[in-house]
Amino acid sequence: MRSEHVLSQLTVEKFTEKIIKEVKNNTGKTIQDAQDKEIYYAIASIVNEQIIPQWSETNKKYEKINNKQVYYLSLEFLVGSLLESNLLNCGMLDVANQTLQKLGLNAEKIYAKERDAGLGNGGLGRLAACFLDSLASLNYAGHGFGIRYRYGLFEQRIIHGNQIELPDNWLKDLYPWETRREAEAVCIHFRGEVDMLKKNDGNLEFKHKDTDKVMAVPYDIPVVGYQNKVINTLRLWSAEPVGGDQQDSITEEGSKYYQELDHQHSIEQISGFLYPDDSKLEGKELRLKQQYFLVSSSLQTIIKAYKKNNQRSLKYLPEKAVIQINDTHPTLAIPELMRILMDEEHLSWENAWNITTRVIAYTNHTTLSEAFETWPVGMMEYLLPRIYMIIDEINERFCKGIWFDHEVLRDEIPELAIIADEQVHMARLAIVGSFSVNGVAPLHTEILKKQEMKHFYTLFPNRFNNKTNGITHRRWLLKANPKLSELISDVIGPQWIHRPKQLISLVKYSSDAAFLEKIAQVKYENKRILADLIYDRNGIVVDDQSIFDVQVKRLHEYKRQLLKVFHIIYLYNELKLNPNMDITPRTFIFGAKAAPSYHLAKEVIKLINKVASIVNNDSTIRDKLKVVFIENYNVSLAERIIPATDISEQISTAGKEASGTGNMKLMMNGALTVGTLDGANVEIKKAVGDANIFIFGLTADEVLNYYEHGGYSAMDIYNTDDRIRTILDQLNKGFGSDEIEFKDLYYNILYHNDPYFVLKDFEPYLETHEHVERVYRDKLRWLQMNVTNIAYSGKFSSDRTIKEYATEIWKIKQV
Ligand code: 26V
Repeated sequence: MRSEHVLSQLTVEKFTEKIIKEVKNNTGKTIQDAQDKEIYYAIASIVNEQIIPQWSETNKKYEKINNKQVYYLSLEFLVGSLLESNLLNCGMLDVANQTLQKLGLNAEKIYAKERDAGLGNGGLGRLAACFLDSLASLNYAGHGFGIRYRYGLFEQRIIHGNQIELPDNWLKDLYPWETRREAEAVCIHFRGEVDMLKKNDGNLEFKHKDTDKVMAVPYDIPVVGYQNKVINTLRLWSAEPVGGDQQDSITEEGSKYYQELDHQHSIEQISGFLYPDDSKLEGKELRLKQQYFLVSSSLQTIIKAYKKNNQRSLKYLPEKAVIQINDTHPTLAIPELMRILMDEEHLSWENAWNITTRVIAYTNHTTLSEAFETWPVGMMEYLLPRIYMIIDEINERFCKGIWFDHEVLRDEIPELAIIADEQVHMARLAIVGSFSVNGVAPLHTEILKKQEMKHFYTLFPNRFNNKTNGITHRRWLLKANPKLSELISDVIGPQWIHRPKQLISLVKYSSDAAFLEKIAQVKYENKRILADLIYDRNGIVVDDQSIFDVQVKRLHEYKRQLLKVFHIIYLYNELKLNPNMDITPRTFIFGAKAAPSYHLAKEVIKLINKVASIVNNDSTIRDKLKVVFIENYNVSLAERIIPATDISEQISTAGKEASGTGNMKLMMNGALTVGTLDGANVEIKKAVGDANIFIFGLTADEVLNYYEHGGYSAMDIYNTDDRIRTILDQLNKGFGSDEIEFKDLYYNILYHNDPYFVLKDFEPYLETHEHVERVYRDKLRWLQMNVTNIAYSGKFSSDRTIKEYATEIWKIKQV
């Protein structure tokens, strides 16, 4: 261990002393009488004591060297829990664990007292959190800007098999990692009127007046680098009324009092809750307010910091700042930066545009065109009149440019225009107003270039680039799977922790029988822990020797949880016909939240739970199959499920999953992928080789071909394949005894022609799973495959991804 880089060098004795003192000061109790939660807070404050001085050191250093910094703007940061990862990154985790053990306390139970910060929907939000971890750990000056939602993504309960949503009141108790910085609050303006004045020099000046004002108050969270004394910042904005409580107006007559309370409430709503990822958002004004609120507060801060540190004109801003926007959600950063540069800093349009388009870079995270964001012109104009004027001008100039300079694209203007069909098209604005547009896996980037954004690619070929996603190996291997980490370090040394690509050294041991036996033992222990968790939560006894076959991710038709369910129903039907069928016992594990208004997704959850209750309670199955739906899947549960997984299900319709990141987390923990050639599965296959992954199904080109030229009939498959007909009829008529049926799923497949090709890929999927089972029986072969997957997972560390962003897009240097 490079001890000079470790933030804290506390000994067990010192830690013991501090913990006893903290608990006493905070609660008046002795350690023995204190509750786990109280001990959690005590440890958090010991960690903060180490972090906070180093945090201001880091900031001073950044100011002094005055290098270019990156700002990652995102409506989501799916951070998860922080105590254990902060301990780890500070170099205090071992000491903390030893101390707790010495005191007779259960470390795991104490760490589990922390509530996840669930400020994200899924992949996109978790990616932002992994990026912050890598930025700090690689000594980059990079910070996150997001929203401090009062309520995170809903908490999921399963009641009678149905998903029920409850509010995620994550701030109910004190959140120990945040610091409110009221002195750095900024004012955000909505609505109002725009006056246009002609100045003496003939130029126009715009004054935005009579606006509704909202204070954006920052809450800063330290982002601790891995044992390198770097502490970056995640700044989350909270919306508050201007001037705090407005004491004056609430003492007037009653009606005004309630008006004022109502007004305050509507302001606080701006940071009230995180919207679930639901493509049928349809012009929710509050969501648009959230986007502008984030963008305006962050840009004001970035400009202020630039002016404080640089005496030079804002023309040089691109030398000091780069802003990465996470999907189109923060795209208003483009017109907002234009507004500040022109209306507040008095730069010309040309200069402002030149600066803006050298500062902003955009990442796209989806190929689903129905998910491309648009906002009604009327709403934008009313809520953000000055911003709308600027977008309108950007659009005018852009369309004129095509008309005059790109005659071949004249006919495509309706598809390229930023404002069209009374909507503002955010992805189009993001492409036009940025210097970099990236996809998140090679296949995804190619689809953007050749299909969804092809005309833009013709216009700006150099703007498009790929940055394959990654995950932080510190959380997803070192923290989540300490047993595997220790075993790896035992054989190849600990260098992989700093250089994850060195996991490759494991290849040498992939035929070492003694090592493979230890790998098997670690997997078994992790499965045992998960089996206990499942018993505690679901009351289901699962066989820890069975294959743990796992699909954990948001519920979406394109991710095809339904294909997995069809596989289970098929096996069940087979076993009923032939109870002595020779199959290796399997435990199917699901975790998935559905957007609250996504009816078909909720039907799939209900179906999984229905199948679970039938299969798990059928004694003739004799425990050969078990189905488990783990409710409220989140980061903390992922950290327990992933290390215990044998089979990683990555079975989206090819061309639909931009990248996937769960696929990487599972691979890094030795799980074998059963997957389609989609997103980053393609890269995993390239890394491990065909013999170490199970690939099946249509390719993206074949899927595209069917969409474009037809030729697929779900009904034909229904009519010819008995296995499928049986399953669909079971959906239509219910599974025997009770009346619950799944007609909407049945109709969607047969009468909307199975839009995600579940039936088409069913047969190859079954065959692949039969292959999986044969390989599983060859224990040595299986373990070799596990090790090969771990060995080649280093390239999927977000450290690699961040280095690529830093050198190829951001042009920033390590400090
Ligand atoms: C859309 C919306 C629209 C309604 C309001 C809330 C909301 C939140 C998120 C989204 C877009 C989600 C796009 C997304 O999560 N994409 C995922 O990004 C991952 C990281 O790049 C990638 O691994 C996944 O394949 C991709 O689906």
